[in-house]
Amino acid sequence: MTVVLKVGGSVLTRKSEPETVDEAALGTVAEAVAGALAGDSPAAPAAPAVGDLVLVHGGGSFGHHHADRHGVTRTAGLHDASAITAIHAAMTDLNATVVDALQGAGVPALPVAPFAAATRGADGTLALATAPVETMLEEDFVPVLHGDVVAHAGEGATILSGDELVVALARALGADRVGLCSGVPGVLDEDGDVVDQVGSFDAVAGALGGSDATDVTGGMAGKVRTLLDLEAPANVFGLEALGAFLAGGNPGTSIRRDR
Ligand code: IP8
Repeated sequence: MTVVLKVGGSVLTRKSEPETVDEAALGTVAEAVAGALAGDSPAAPAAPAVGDLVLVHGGGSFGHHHADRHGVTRTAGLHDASAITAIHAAMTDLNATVVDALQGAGVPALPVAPFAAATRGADGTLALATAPVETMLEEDFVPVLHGDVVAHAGEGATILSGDELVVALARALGADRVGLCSGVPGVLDEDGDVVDQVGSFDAVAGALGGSDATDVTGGMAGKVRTLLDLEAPANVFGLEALGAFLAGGNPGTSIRRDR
């Protein structure tokens, strides 16, 4: 059972305060992951334990703060080496804090910096070298990747979102399950209620703003579109449901293309 789990930056950091970790939330994540790896899953005791687990985290008030300041997005790049380094350094700082908390809870977490493992072509296509992650998994480690900057043909460097990494990893590793732990409890309908299942984009287009084709801001519409294209079933849920997801449950919104 291979699980790719992203924990959003809005969960791990206080978005309004630059470079501030939400220690309580990080502690909750670390305990949930440690409990799942130890087979301690009260929420769904009959579910299969997590086997191989790959974690990805977003930028929150670390990466996005710097990215905004330098005007760089996933498509509009920059050539300023010191600015690129500053964005990357903010993300590796957050990653070190996340890895430290996980290790403190007993999780064999290892940092993986995508900047040195990824590249984006002129057409925006991402190439990610996953051999280090695969070897870490074979050695029973938990690789922890993060949103980052990426060298981009014709653009200098652009932002690499954690969502893109989740998709690349899920495909390369043939993941069995994908989880997005976000700041909201799932995909919300027009009334603000969680939608249990999404099998096509059209079913939720109204609530998500329909024709949101490019979604450079990384909103829910883009996440749903991307997750629908995956072979693996995915769930979008809030922090309160992380333990249930890791225990094999389907909290929040289950996303899988109708077939
Ligand atoms: O929060 C963004 O990752 P995301 C990473 O997953 C940076 O979109 C550097 C802003």
